[in-house]
Amino acid sequence: MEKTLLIVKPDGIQKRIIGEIISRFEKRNLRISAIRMLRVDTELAHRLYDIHKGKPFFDELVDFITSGDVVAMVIEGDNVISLVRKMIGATDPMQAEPGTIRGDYALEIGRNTVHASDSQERAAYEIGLFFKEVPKV
Ligand code: IDP
Ligand code: MG
Repeated sequence: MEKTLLIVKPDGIQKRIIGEIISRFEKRNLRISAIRMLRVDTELAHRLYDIHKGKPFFDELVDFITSGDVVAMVIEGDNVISLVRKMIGATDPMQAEPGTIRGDYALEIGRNTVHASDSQERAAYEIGLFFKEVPKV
């Protein structure tokens, strides 16, 4: 059983499609095992996007992910990392197939609605960033 981190980015929250995105994974019989809404601060954004430091779009990436609330969730299932990547579609929404989340809801590469981990190593790292503390109830 694998786990992956899925983030609904600020444009997804603004478009009021959190429920539709969660529904897609649930209808595929995947399990949402943790979920939270939060505002990502600059430090967390830098950790999430550490591999993109130095790229021309890095500042834009940090500005956007910190611009409004996001919903982060852990999704579990067999081969869930590659399955969720298929379900979100290509990074550039103009290249994303219809039927994928980006192919159905997004138009701009910088506002492509969702983030998903791309490997087991990144999934473990990214889940640790968003779900490292025991929640207070
Ligand atoms: P991914 O989200 O499909 O894994 P990555 O290459 O990891 O794509 O890039 C992270 C995010 O950075 C993308 O989701 C996208 O929002 C943004 N991004 C990637 N490439 C570009 C670009 O060339 N211009 C502007 N933004 C980009
Ligand atoms: Mg990526």
